[in-house]
Amino acid sequence: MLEKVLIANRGEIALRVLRACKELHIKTVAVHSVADKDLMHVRLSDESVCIGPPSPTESYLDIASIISAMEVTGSNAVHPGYGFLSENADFAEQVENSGFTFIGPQSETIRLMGDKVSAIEVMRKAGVPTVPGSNGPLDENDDRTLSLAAEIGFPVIIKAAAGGGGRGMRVVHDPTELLKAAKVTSTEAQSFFGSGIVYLEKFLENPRHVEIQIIGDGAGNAIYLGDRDCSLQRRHQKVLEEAPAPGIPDAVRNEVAATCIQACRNMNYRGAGTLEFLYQDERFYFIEMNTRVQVEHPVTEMVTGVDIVKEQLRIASGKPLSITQDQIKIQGHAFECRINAEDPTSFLPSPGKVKLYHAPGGPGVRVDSHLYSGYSVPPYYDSLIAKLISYGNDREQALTKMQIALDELLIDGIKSNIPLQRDLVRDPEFQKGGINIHYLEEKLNS
Ligand code: MV4
Repeated sequence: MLEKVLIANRGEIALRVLRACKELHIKTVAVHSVADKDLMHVRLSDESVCIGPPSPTESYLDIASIISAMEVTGSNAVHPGYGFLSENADFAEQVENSGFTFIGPQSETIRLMGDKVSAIEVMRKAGVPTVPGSNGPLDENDDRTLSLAAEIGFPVIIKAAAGGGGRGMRVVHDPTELLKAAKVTSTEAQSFFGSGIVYLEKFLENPRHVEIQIIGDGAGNAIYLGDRDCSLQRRHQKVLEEAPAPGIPDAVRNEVAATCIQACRNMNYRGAGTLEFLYQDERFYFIEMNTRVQVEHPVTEMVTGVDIVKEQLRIASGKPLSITQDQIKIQGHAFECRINAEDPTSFLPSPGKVKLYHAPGGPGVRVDSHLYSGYSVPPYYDSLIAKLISYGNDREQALTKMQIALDELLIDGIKSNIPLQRDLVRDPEFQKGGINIHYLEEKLNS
Protein backbone atom coordinates (compact mmCIF):
# COMPACT_ATOMS: atom_id res chain seq x y z
CA MET A 1 0.00 0.00 0.00
CA LEU A 2 1.07 3.61 -0.55
CA GLU A 3 2.95 4.93 2.48
CA LYS A 4 2.32 8.65 2.43
CA VAL A 5 -0.32 10.57 0.47
CA LEU A 6 -0.37 14.32 -0.08
CA ILE A 7 -3.90 15.72 -0.24
CA ALA A 8 -3.95 18.49 -2.86
CA ASN A 9 -7.32 19.92 -1.94
CA ARG A 10 -9.27 21.59 0.86
CA GLY A 11 -12.60 21.51 2.69
CA GLU A 12 -14.87 18.49 2.94
CA ILE A 13 -13.18 16.43 0.21
CA ALA A 14 -9.74 16.84 1.82
CA LEU A 15 -11.22 15.51 5.06
CA ARG A 16 -12.95 12.67 3.16
CA VAL A 17 -9.61 11.63 1.58
CA LEU A 18 -7.81 11.95 4.92
CA ARG A 19 -10.27 9.58 6.60
CA ALA A 20 -9.86 6.98 3.84
CA CYS A 21 -6.06 7.19 4.15
CA LYS A 22 -6.25 6.69 7.92
CA GLU A 23 -8.43 3.59 7.48
CA LEU A 24 -5.78 2.15 5.18
CA HIS A 25 -2.95 3.16 7.56
CA ILE A 26 -1.49 5.57 5.02
CA LYS A 27 0.31 8.66 6.37
CA THR A 28 -1.14 12.00 5.27
CA VAL A 29 0.23 15.38 4.27
CA ALA A 30 -2.14 18.34 4.09
CA VAL A 31 -1.20 21.29 1.91
CA HIS A 32 -3.09 24.50 2.50
CA SER A 33 -3.16 28.19 1.66
CA VAL A 34 -2.56 30.93 4.22
CA ALA A 35 -6.35 31.33 4.51
CA ASP A 36 -6.86 27.63 5.28
CA LYS A 37 -4.53 26.97 8.23
CA ASP A 38 -7.53 26.24 10.49
CA LEU A 39 -9.14 23.61 8.23
CA MET A 40 -10.22 20.45 10.04
CA HIS A 41 -8.10 18.10 7.91
CA VAL A 42 -4.98 20.22 8.48
CA ARG A 43 -5.36 19.58 12.21
CA LEU A 44 -5.94 15.86 11.72
CA SER A 45 -3.18 15.15 9.19
CA ASP A 46 0.25 13.78 10.12
CA GLU A 47 2.01 16.74 8.51
CA SER A 48 1.00 19.99 6.88
CA VAL A 49 2.65 22.45 4.53
CA CYS A 50 1.53 26.00 3.72
CA ILE A 51 1.84 26.31 -0.06
CA GLY A 52 0.95 29.93 -0.69
CA PRO A 53 -1.41 32.88 -0.40
CA PRO A 54 -5.23 32.57 -0.40
CA SER A 55 -5.60 32.98 -4.18
CA PRO A 56 -6.16 29.45 -5.65
CA THR A 57 -3.85 30.15 -8.61
CA GLU A 58 -1.01 30.80 -6.16
CA SER A 59 -1.75 27.79 -3.92
CA TYR A 60 -4.06 24.85 -4.81
CA LEU A 61 -3.47 25.39 -8.55
CA ASP A 62 0.29 25.94 -8.29
CA ILE A 63 1.77 22.72 -9.70
CA ALA A 64 5.38 23.53 -8.76
CA SER A 65 4.48 24.29 -5.11
CA ILE A 66 2.57 21.04 -4.76
CA ILE A 67 5.31 18.91 -6.28
CA SER A 68 7.87 20.68 -4.05
CA ALA A 69 5.70 19.86 -1.03
CA MET A 70 5.72 16.20 -2.11
CA GLU A 71 9.52 16.24 -2.31
CA VAL A 72 9.99 18.03 1.02
CA THR A 73 7.65 15.65 2.87
CA GLY A 74 8.70 12.44 1.13
CA SER A 75 5.18 11.74 -0.11
CA ASN A 76 4.63 8.84 -2.55
CA ALA A 77 1.37 9.95 -4.09
CA VAL A 78 -1.03 12.84 -4.48
CA HIS A 79 -4.83 12.75 -4.24
CA PRO A 80 -6.27 15.71 -6.17
CA GLY A 81 -9.89 15.48 -4.92
CA TYR A 82 -12.30 17.28 -7.27
CA GLY A 83 -11.92 20.70 -8.94
CA PHE A 84 -8.50 22.42 -8.74
CA LEU A 85 -5.88 20.16 -10.45
CA SER A 86 -7.98 16.98 -10.47
CA GLU A 87 -8.49 16.93 -14.25
CA ASN A 88 -5.31 18.74 -15.25
CA ALA A 89 -3.39 16.32 -17.52
CA ASP A 90 -0.21 18.42 -17.29
CA PHE A 91 -0.27 18.11 -13.49
CA ALA A 92 -0.76 14.33 -13.62
CA GLU A 93 2.08 14.08 -16.14
CA GLN A 94 4.47 16.20 -14.07
CA VAL A 95 3.62 14.22 -10.92
CA GLU A 96 4.47 10.94 -12.69
CA ASN A 97 7.60 12.40 -14.33
CA SER A 98 8.80 13.44 -10.86
CA GLY A 99 8.56 9.80 -9.78
CA PHE A 100 5.33 10.12 -7.77
CA THR A 101 1.93 8.48 -8.15
CA PHE A 102 -1.06 10.48 -9.32
CA ILE A 103 -4.21 9.02 -7.73
CA GLY A 104 -6.36 8.95 -10.84
CA PRO A 105 -6.13 7.93 -14.49
CA GLN A 106 -3.02 8.08 -16.68
CA SER A 107 -2.34 11.64 -17.91
CA GLU A 108 -3.12 10.55 -21.51
CA THR A 109 -6.58 9.37 -20.40
CA ILE A 110 -7.26 12.70 -18.67
CA ARG A 111 -6.17 14.53 -21.82
CA LEU A 112 -8.30 12.30 -24.08
CA MET A 113 -11.44 12.79 -21.96
CA GLY A 114 -10.72 16.53 -21.48
CA ASP A 115 -11.18 16.90 -25.23
CA LYS A 116 -14.94 16.33 -25.60
CA VAL A 117 -14.63 15.51 -29.30
CA SER A 118 -12.18 12.67 -28.64
CA ALA A 119 -14.13 11.53 -25.56
CA ILE A 120 -17.30 11.16 -27.63
CA GLU A 121 -15.40 9.32 -30.36
CA VAL A 122 -13.89 6.83 -27.87
CA MET A 123 -17.32 6.17 -26.37
CA ARG A 124 -19.11 5.86 -29.71
CA LYS A 125 -16.55 3.31 -30.91
CA ALA A 126 -17.19 1.24 -27.76
CA GLY A 127 -20.94 1.23 -28.45
CA VAL A 128 -21.92 3.89 -25.88
CA PRO A 129 -24.97 5.83 -27.17
CA THR A 130 -24.13 9.46 -28.01
CA VAL A 131 -26.15 12.49 -29.14
CA PRO A 132 -26.69 12.68 -32.93
CA GLY A 133 -24.18 15.28 -34.13
CA SER A 134 -21.07 16.17 -36.08
CA ASN A 135 -19.07 13.21 -34.70
CA GLY A 136 -15.99 15.36 -34.87
CA PRO A 137 -14.97 19.03 -35.06
CA LEU A 138 -16.79 21.51 -37.31
CA ASP A 139 -14.53 22.67 -40.14
CA GLU A 140 -14.24 25.59 -42.57
CA ASN A 141 -16.75 23.97 -44.91
CA ASP A 142 -19.87 26.04 -44.09
CA ASP A 143 -22.06 24.11 -46.56
CA ARG A 144 -21.20 20.88 -44.78
CA THR A 145 -22.08 22.43 -41.38
CA LEU A 146 -25.40 23.73 -42.73
CA SER A 147 -26.43 20.45 -44.34
CA LEU A 148 -25.40 18.48 -41.25
CA ALA A 149 -27.60 20.64 -39.00
CA ALA A 150 -30.50 20.40 -41.45
CA GLU A 151 -30.16 16.61 -41.46
CA ILE A 152 -30.11 16.42 -37.65
CA GLY A 153 -32.89 18.97 -37.30
CA PHE A 154 -33.07 22.16 -35.26
CA PRO A 155 -32.56 23.10 -32.49
CA VAL A 156 -28.89 22.15 -32.35
CA ILE A 157 -26.17 23.06 -29.85
CA ILE A 158 -22.60 24.18 -30.62
CA LYS A 159 -20.09 23.13 -27.96
CA ALA A 160 -16.39 23.83 -27.41
CA ALA A 161 -14.24 20.69 -27.48
CA ALA A 162 -12.24 22.05 -24.53
CA GLY A 163 -15.35 23.18 -22.64
CA GLY A 164 -17.58 21.11 -20.39
CA GLY A 165 -19.63 21.63 -17.27
CA GLY A 166 -21.70 24.25 -19.06
CA ARG A 167 -18.93 26.56 -20.30
CA GLY A 168 -18.60 27.34 -24.00
CA MET A 169 -21.92 26.31 -25.54
CA ARG A 170 -24.63 27.96 -27.64
CA VAL A 171 -28.09 26.73 -28.66
CA VAL A 172 -29.15 27.45 -32.24
CA HIS A 173 -32.85 27.41 -33.19
CA ASP A 174 -32.67 28.58 -36.79
CA PRO A 175 -30.40 27.80 -39.78
CA THR A 176 -29.86 31.52 -40.43
CA GLU A 177 -28.06 31.80 -37.05
CA LEU A 178 -25.94 28.65 -37.33
CA LEU A 179 -22.70 29.84 -38.89
CA LYS A 180 -22.48 32.99 -36.79
CA ALA A 181 -23.12 30.96 -33.61
CA ALA A 182 -20.41 28.48 -34.57
CA LYS A 183 -17.92 31.30 -35.19
CA VAL A 184 -18.72 33.19 -31.98
CA THR A 185 -18.52 29.99 -29.88
CA SER A 186 -15.20 29.13 -31.53
CA THR A 187 -13.73 32.61 -30.93
CA GLU A 188 -14.84 32.55 -27.28
CA ALA A 189 -13.47 29.02 -26.82
CA GLN A 190 -10.12 30.12 -28.28
CA SER A 191 -9.82 32.88 -25.69
CA PHE A 192 -11.25 30.89 -22.70
CA PHE A 193 -9.59 27.53 -23.29
CA GLY A 194 -6.86 28.17 -25.87
CA SER A 195 -8.63 25.98 -28.43
CA GLY A 196 -11.25 27.15 -30.89
CA ILE A 197 -12.38 23.63 -31.81
CA VAL A 198 -16.19 23.30 -31.70
CA TYR A 199 -18.65 20.49 -32.48
CA LEU A 200 -22.37 20.20 -33.01
CA GLU A 201 -25.11 18.11 -31.41
CA LYS A 202 -28.87 17.83 -31.58
CA PHE A 203 -30.17 19.97 -28.70
CA LEU A 204 -32.29 17.87 -26.33
CA GLU A 205 -34.99 20.08 -24.85
CA ASN A 206 -36.13 18.33 -21.67
CA PRO A 207 -33.48 15.84 -20.59
CA ARG A 208 -32.52 14.57 -17.16
CA HIS A 209 -28.86 14.50 -16.10
CA VAL A 210 -28.03 10.90 -15.24
CA GLU A 211 -24.46 9.75 -14.66
CA ILE A 212 -22.83 6.35 -14.36
CA GLN A 213 -20.07 5.63 -11.83
CA ILE A 214 -17.32 3.25 -12.85
CA ILE A 215 -13.98 2.19 -11.38
CA GLY A 216 -11.18 0.66 -13.45
CA ASP A 217 -8.04 -1.09 -12.22
CA GLY A 218 -5.81 0.17 -15.06
CA ALA A 219 -5.28 -3.40 -16.27
CA GLY A 220 -8.42 -3.86 -18.34
CA ASN A 221 -10.88 -4.66 -15.56
CA ALA A 222 -13.68 -2.23 -14.74
CA ILE A 223 -16.81 -2.32 -12.60
CA TYR A 224 -20.06 -0.37 -12.68
CA LEU A 225 -21.47 1.12 -9.45
CA GLY A 226 -24.88 2.15 -10.71
CA ASP A 227 -26.17 5.59 -11.60
CA ARG A 228 -27.07 8.93 -10.05
CA ASP A 229 -29.65 11.53 -11.00
CA CYS A 230 -28.22 15.05 -10.78
CA SER A 231 -30.97 16.92 -12.61
CA LEU A 232 -31.73 19.32 -9.74
CA GLN A 233 -29.28 22.11 -10.59
CA ARG A 234 -29.06 25.87 -10.93
CA ARG A 235 -26.64 27.52 -13.38
CA HIS A 236 -24.78 24.22 -13.83
CA GLN A 237 -24.31 23.88 -10.06
CA LYS A 238 -25.83 20.67 -8.73
CA VAL A 239 -28.00 21.18 -5.66
CA LEU A 240 -29.48 17.78 -4.69
CA GLU A 241 -28.55 14.35 -6.09
CA GLU A 242 -29.86 10.83 -5.67
CA ALA A 243 -29.01 7.21 -6.42
CA PRO A 244 -30.32 5.27 -8.18
CA ALA A 245 -31.88 7.55 -10.82
CA PRO A 246 -35.64 7.00 -10.35
CA GLY A 247 -37.93 5.44 -12.94
CA ILE A 248 -35.35 4.06 -15.37
CA PRO A 249 -36.29 0.62 -16.79
CA ASP A 250 -33.74 -2.01 -15.77
CA ALA A 251 -33.22 -3.15 -19.37
CA VAL A 252 -32.31 0.40 -20.48
CA ARG A 253 -30.01 0.94 -17.51
CA ASN A 254 -28.24 -2.43 -17.87
CA GLU A 255 -27.70 -2.01 -21.58
CA VAL A 256 -26.00 1.38 -21.27
CA ALA A 257 -23.96 0.18 -18.26
CA ALA A 258 -22.55 -2.71 -20.29
CA THR A 259 -21.35 -0.28 -22.97
CA CYS A 260 -19.71 1.95 -20.32
CA ILE A 261 -17.81 -0.99 -18.85
CA GLN A 262 -16.69 -1.98 -22.34
CA ALA A 263 -15.40 1.54 -23.04
CA CYS A 264 -13.44 1.59 -19.77
CA ARG A 265 -11.93 -1.83 -20.46
CA ASN A 266 -10.91 -0.72 -23.97
CA MET A 267 -8.86 2.19 -22.61
CA ASN A 268 -7.51 0.33 -19.53
CA TYR A 269 -9.20 2.99 -17.46
CA ARG A 270 -7.54 3.46 -14.05
CA GLY A 271 -9.37 4.86 -11.02
CA ALA A 272 -12.82 6.30 -10.43
CA GLY A 273 -14.68 7.84 -13.34
CA THR A 274 -18.11 9.13 -14.25
CA LEU A 275 -19.82 9.00 -17.63
CA GLU A 276 -22.32 11.86 -17.91
CA PHE A 277 -25.48 11.31 -19.90
CA LEU A 278 -28.57 13.18 -20.90
CA TYR A 279 -31.62 10.94 -20.44
CA GLN A 280 -34.80 11.64 -22.38
CA ASP A 281 -37.67 9.41 -23.58
CA GLU A 282 -36.06 6.31 -22.03
CA ARG A 283 -32.82 6.82 -23.94
CA PHE A 284 -29.29 7.61 -22.72
CA TYR A 285 -27.03 10.03 -24.64
CA PHE A 286 -23.37 10.30 -23.55
CA ILE A 287 -22.11 13.91 -23.31
CA GLU A 288 -18.84 13.89 -21.36
CA MET A 289 -16.67 11.94 -18.93
CA ASN A 290 -15.21 13.11 -15.61
CA THR A 291 -11.93 11.47 -14.65
CA ARG A 292 -12.08 12.30 -10.93
CA VAL A 293 -14.01 11.47 -7.77
CA GLN A 294 -17.18 13.58 -7.81
CA VAL A 295 -18.81 15.70 -5.12
CA GLU A 296 -21.87 13.41 -5.18
CA HIS A 297 -19.96 10.10 -4.86
CA PRO A 298 -21.45 9.41 -1.38
CA VAL A 299 -24.92 8.53 -2.75
CA THR A 300 -23.28 5.76 -4.79
CA GLU A 301 -21.34 4.60 -1.73
CA MET A 302 -24.58 4.36 0.26
CA VAL A 303 -26.43 2.17 -2.28
CA THR A 304 -23.44 -0.06 -3.16
CA GLY A 305 -21.56 -0.29 0.14
CA VAL A 306 -18.34 0.44 -1.78
CA ASP A 307 -15.94 3.07 -0.40
CA ILE A 308 -14.94 4.80 -3.65
CA VAL A 309 -12.03 6.78 -2.17
CA LYS A 310 -10.55 3.66 -0.58
CA GLU A 311 -10.82 1.90 -3.96
CA GLN A 312 -8.95 4.85 -5.54
CA LEU A 313 -6.15 4.43 -2.99
CA ARG A 314 -6.02 0.65 -3.49
CA ILE A 315 -5.77 0.97 -7.26
CA ALA A 316 -3.06 3.66 -7.00
CA SER A 317 -1.16 1.20 -4.76
CA GLY A 318 -1.21 -1.31 -7.61
CA LYS A 319 -3.77 -3.57 -5.92
CA PRO A 320 -6.76 -5.06 -7.71
CA LEU A 321 -10.30 -3.84 -7.04
CA SER A 322 -11.63 -5.22 -3.75
CA ILE A 323 -14.93 -6.32 -5.34
CA THR A 324 -16.13 -7.97 -8.55
CA GLN A 325 -19.18 -6.91 -10.54
CA ASP A 326 -21.35 -9.79 -9.32
CA GLN A 327 -20.74 -8.73 -5.70
CA ILE A 328 -22.28 -5.33 -6.40
CA LYS A 329 -25.99 -4.99 -5.80
CA ILE A 330 -27.78 -1.67 -5.75
CA GLN A 331 -29.70 -1.69 -2.48
CA GLY A 332 -32.03 1.01 -1.19
CA HIS A 333 -31.95 4.68 -2.08
CA ALA A 334 -29.81 7.69 -1.14
CA PHE A 335 -30.06 11.48 -1.42
CA GLU A 336 -27.42 14.18 -1.04
CA CYS A 337 -28.20 17.82 -0.23
CA ARG A 338 -25.34 20.20 -0.92
CA ILE A 339 -25.16 22.81 1.83
CA ASN A 340 -23.60 26.05 0.59
CA ALA A 341 -22.56 29.19 2.45
CA GLU A 342 -24.72 31.47 0.34
CA ASP A 343 -27.61 33.90 0.60
CA PRO A 344 -30.81 31.84 0.20
CA THR A 345 -32.45 34.40 -2.10
CA SER A 346 -29.60 36.06 -4.05
CA PHE A 347 -27.38 32.92 -4.09
CA LEU A 348 -24.37 35.19 -3.46
CA PRO A 349 -21.58 33.62 -1.39
CA SER A 350 -21.91 34.28 2.35
CA PRO A 351 -18.56 33.62 4.02
CA GLY A 352 -17.92 34.35 7.71
CA LYS A 353 -17.64 32.81 11.15
CA VAL A 354 -19.79 29.79 12.03
CA LYS A 355 -20.95 30.60 15.56
CA LEU A 356 -22.71 27.30 16.11
CA TYR A 357 -22.71 24.06 14.16
CA HIS A 358 -24.83 21.07 15.00
CA ALA A 359 -24.89 18.04 12.69
CA PRO A 360 -27.87 15.69 12.43
CA GLY A 361 -27.55 11.94 12.97
CA GLY A 362 -29.37 8.65 13.42
CA PRO A 363 -29.58 5.55 11.23
CA GLY A 364 -29.07 6.27 7.53
CA VAL A 365 -27.76 9.81 8.01
CA ARG A 366 -24.25 10.79 6.92
CA VAL A 367 -22.64 14.23 7.03
CA ASP A 368 -19.50 14.96 5.01
CA SER A 369 -18.33 18.32 6.30
CA HIS A 370 -15.25 20.09 7.59
CA LEU A 371 -17.31 22.53 9.68
CA TYR A 372 -16.98 23.05 13.43
CA SER A 373 -18.28 25.74 15.78
CA GLY A 374 -15.94 28.73 15.53
CA TYR A 375 -14.68 27.92 12.01
CA SER A 376 -14.50 30.85 9.58
CA VAL A 377 -15.58 30.12 6.00
CA PRO A 378 -13.06 32.01 3.83
CA PRO A 379 -14.32 34.04 0.86
CA TYR A 380 -11.78 32.73 -1.67
CA TYR A 381 -13.15 29.29 -2.55
CA ASP A 382 -16.22 27.25 -3.46
CA SER A 383 -19.12 27.84 -1.06
CA LEU A 384 -19.80 24.12 -0.36
CA ILE A 385 -19.59 23.66 3.43
CA ALA A 386 -21.39 20.35 4.01
CA LYS A 387 -23.01 17.42 2.24
CA LEU A 388 -25.97 15.91 4.00
CA ILE A 389 -26.61 12.35 2.85
CA SER A 390 -29.56 10.13 3.71
CA TYR A 391 -30.04 6.43 3.06
CA GLY A 392 -33.23 4.37 3.25
CA ASN A 393 -34.60 1.02 2.11
CA ASP A 394 -36.56 2.84 -0.57
CA ARG A 395 -36.82 6.36 -2.04
CA GLU A 396 -39.63 7.47 0.23
CA GLN A 397 -37.83 6.38 3.40
CA ALA A 398 -34.60 8.08 2.31
CA LEU A 399 -36.53 11.28 1.56
CA THR A 400 -38.27 11.25 4.97
CA LYS A 401 -34.90 10.79 6.67
CA MET A 402 -33.54 13.76 4.70
CA GLN A 403 -36.47 15.96 5.78
CA ILE A 404 -35.78 15.10 9.43
CA ALA A 405 -32.01 15.53 9.07
CA LEU A 406 -32.40 18.96 7.41
CA ASP A 407 -34.61 20.06 10.30
CA GLU A 408 -31.93 18.98 12.81
CA LEU A 409 -29.05 20.66 10.98
CA LEU A 410 -27.98 23.95 12.59
CA ILE A 411 -25.50 26.39 11.08
CA ASP A 412 -25.51 29.77 12.86
CA GLY A 413 -23.55 32.89 12.01
CA ILE A 414 -23.56 32.61 8.22
CA LYS A 415 -26.32 32.37 5.63
CA SER A 416 -26.86 29.06 3.87
CA ASN A 417 -29.15 27.31 1.40
CA ILE A 418 -30.68 25.09 4.13
CA PRO A 419 -34.08 26.82 3.67
CA LEU A 420 -34.02 25.98 -0.05
CA GLN A 421 -33.12 22.33 0.66
CA ARG A 422 -35.92 22.05 3.25
CA ASP A 423 -38.33 23.32 0.62
CA LEU A 424 -37.03 21.02 -2.15
CA VAL A 425 -37.43 17.80 -0.16
CA ARG A 426 -41.11 18.72 0.32
CA ASP A 427 -41.72 19.68 -3.33
CA PRO A 428 -44.46 17.41 -4.76
CA GLU A 429 -42.91 17.26 -8.26
CA PHE A 430 -39.50 16.36 -6.86
CA GLN A 431 -41.11 13.79 -4.57
CA LYS A 432 -42.64 12.05 -7.62
CA GLY A 433 -39.14 11.61 -9.08
CA GLY A 434 -37.78 12.17 -12.57
CA ILE A 435 -37.78 15.99 -12.84
CA ASN A 436 -35.62 17.39 -15.69
CA ILE A 437 -32.62 19.75 -15.71
CA HIS A 438 -34.81 22.87 -16.07
CA TYR A 439 -37.08 22.13 -13.09
CA LEU A 440 -35.25 24.05 -10.35
CA GLU A 441 -34.66 27.22 -12.36
CA GLU A 442 -38.32 27.22 -13.47
CA LYS A 443 -39.46 26.73 -9.88
CA LEU A 444 -37.22 29.56 -8.65
CA ASN A 445 -38.54 31.88 -11.37
CA SER A 446 -42.19 31.23 -10.58
C1 MV4 B 1 -26.68 19.48 -23.78
C2 MV4 B 1 -28.02 19.86 -23.49
C3 MV4 B 1 -28.99 19.54 -24.43
N1 MV4 B 1 -28.64 18.92 -25.57
N2 MV4 B 1 -26.40 18.86 -24.93
C4 MV4 B 1 -24.69 21.57 -19.97
C5 MV4 B 1 -23.47 21.21 -19.20
C6 MV4 B 1 -22.71 20.26 -20.05
N3 MV4 B 1 -22.26 19.18 -19.23
C7 MV4 B 1 -23.66 19.82 -21.11
N4 MV4 B 1 -24.85 20.58 -20.96
C8 MV4 B 1 -25.93 20.37 -21.75
N5 MV4 B 1 -25.69 19.72 -22.92
C9 MV4 B 1 -27.36 18.59 -25.81
N6 MV4 B 1 -27.04 17.97 -26.95
C10 MV4 B 1 -28.29 20.50 -22.27
C11 MV4 B 1 -27.24 20.76 -21.40
C12 MV4 B 1 -27.59 21.40 -20.15
C13 MV4 B 1 -27.47 20.72 -18.94
C14 MV4 B 1 -26.99 19.42 -18.88
C15 MV4 B 1 -26.85 18.75 -17.67
C16 MV4 B 1 -27.24 19.41 -16.49
C17 MV4 B 1 -27.71 20.67 -16.54
C18 MV4 B 1 -27.85 21.35 -17.75
C19 MV4 B 1 -28.36 22.64 -17.77
C20 MV4 B 1 -28.47 23.30 -18.97
C21 MV4 B 1 -28.08 22.68 -20.16
